[in-house]
Amino acid sequence: MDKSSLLLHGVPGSPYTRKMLAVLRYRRIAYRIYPSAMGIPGMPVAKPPLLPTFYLEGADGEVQAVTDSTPLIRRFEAAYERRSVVPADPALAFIDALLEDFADEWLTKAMFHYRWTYAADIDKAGRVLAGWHEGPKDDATLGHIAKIIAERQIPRLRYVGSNPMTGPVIEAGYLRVLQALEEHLRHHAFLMGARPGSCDFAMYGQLTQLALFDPTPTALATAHAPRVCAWVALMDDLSGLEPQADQWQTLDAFPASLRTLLAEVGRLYVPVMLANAQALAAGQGEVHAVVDGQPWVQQSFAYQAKCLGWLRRDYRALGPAPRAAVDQVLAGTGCQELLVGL
Ligand SMILES: N[C@@H](CCC(=O)N[C@@H](CS)C(=O)NCC(=O)O)C(=O)O
Repeated sequence: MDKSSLLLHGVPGSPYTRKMLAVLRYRRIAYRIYPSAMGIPGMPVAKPPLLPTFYLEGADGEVQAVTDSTPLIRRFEAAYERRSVVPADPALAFIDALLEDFADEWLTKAMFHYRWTYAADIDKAGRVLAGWHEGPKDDATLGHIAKIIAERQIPRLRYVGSNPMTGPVIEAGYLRVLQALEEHLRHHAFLMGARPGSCDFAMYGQLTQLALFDPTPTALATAHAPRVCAWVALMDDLSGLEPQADQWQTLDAFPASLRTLLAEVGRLYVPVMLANAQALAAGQGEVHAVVDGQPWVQQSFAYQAKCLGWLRRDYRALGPAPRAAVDQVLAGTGCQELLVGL
């Protein structure tokens, strides 16, 4: 295998593919993307098969199909020097990881919800996503693939927890997140300061779809958050930025706008993550929670319990001073509930 650049497959409609490509461009890590939703012929298949999939050499020298953007970002931190996306201060690195997971695991609910709920969004997504399947195709084939994609994705709304009960909570949350980001971007270039952290790329990944592709959430972003729309387009390629060590956000001057965003994490993501972990521990397939004062019900999701486990592991690994700094930033946001008893 050519080791001079990283090989992956993915498509532009996948927020996690976009997240990883933007990280690689910013970090000036050479890559080759094979544009496919299905995989690369002759290459191993990841279990489960997700986008993006990277093809990396394992300890035994064999090529392995590797997925999952969050641990991949950390793996590339260890493998490639400079232009890090993990803040140097361990306390800020924890806040970064929390916001990253909020984008990956909560904001994606909004992305999937809007895309596969409203007729205009379903229509656009079906037809354009079909075009990202390999090869030129005539109208009948495009329409046929669009139908297959929509019929496959709409029933999967239940995995992200979008249903008639939760839809209004997801939509109100999306608007408040847009407003919090818009306010933050009035004064700051990135969430993590004057240089981007992994949470900036995670937020960007979901927003490539929400703010710039799917018609219903894009209209909301255009109306309420023009800075967010502009920021998402800029995040795409930050290869020319020259980040400095002193450009990370400091916790003692933590912006109110970031605290507002963390309060949304506490309001939206925390109750679902906790209820999901409890349901799985009790062997229950259904999660019941109260989110933003409203009842919430969805299927349990083992992967999200793993994400919560990673965050708790990182918090436990903090020394006394960074832990106190994290506690202070999270006080009153509802996020400390995730860390009770650790
Ligand atoms: N936790 C994974 C999530 C990746 C993921 O869910 N990717 C979606 C596309 S954006 C996917 O492949 N879904 C299954 C499918 O489309 O078959 C990550 O961070 O990379």
